[in-house]
Amino acid sequence: MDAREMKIKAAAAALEFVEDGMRLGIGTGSTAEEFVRLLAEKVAGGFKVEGVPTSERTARLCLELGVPLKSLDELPELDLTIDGADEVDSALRLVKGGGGALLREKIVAWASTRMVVIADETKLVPTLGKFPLPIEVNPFGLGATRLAVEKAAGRLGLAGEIRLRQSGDGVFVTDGGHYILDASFGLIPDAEALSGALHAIPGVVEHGLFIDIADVAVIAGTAGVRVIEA
Ligand code: ABF
Repeated sequence: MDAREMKIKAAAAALEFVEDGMRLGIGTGSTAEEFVRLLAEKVAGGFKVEGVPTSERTARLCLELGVPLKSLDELPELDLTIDGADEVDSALRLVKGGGGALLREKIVAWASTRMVVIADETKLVPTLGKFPLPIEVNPFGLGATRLAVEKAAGRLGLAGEIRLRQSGDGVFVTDGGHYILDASFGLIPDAEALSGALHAIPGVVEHGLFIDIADVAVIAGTAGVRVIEA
């Protein structure tokens, strides 16, 4: 089974959590896109859902495939968010943001009664941190914020390259107008401590550590689909 087949299997299994009439948060990334494709088939078959997209990219795909959309202002309380992740550990702590949508993903997930993460088995890790941690920062005072991030990580015994994310035509800018620093700190033994230290920095808008947010992880692998409950 190749990676795409695993993503499709995880997305299909997550569809089981979706009930007719639900208000859904809809994630970003290739696995979430497989979920949107399957959800669109159910909608075409008469399934009634309303979706709040976590990125402009997801919104475009939903519109293209006929999944009804609302804004989070129109639906401030959601029943369920389905989203991907870059890393998942056994306590369902996540690293997200590889797709550049972490802020809206976290806001939407936070507004949801439940969050289901969908991923292929390569995302399941014993300890977070192999994937560089995305940190969304305000463009104002970028240099000062990067230095503050470096010092805060240093106080926790973490160090590594902190790179300003680029896109094809220059610095990557998020849907919210911010920049992203990708921090290669290596393994993060105390995610909660790093989360708190980053949130204390004024120039940090949000970061990709999702702690106590995911309720269920649906992980597809060569041996089948595994559901991990928080
Ligand atoms: C998104 O899903 C991002 O937070 C994360 O980076 C991405 C994972 O992408 P993929 O499903 O393509 O591996 O929610």
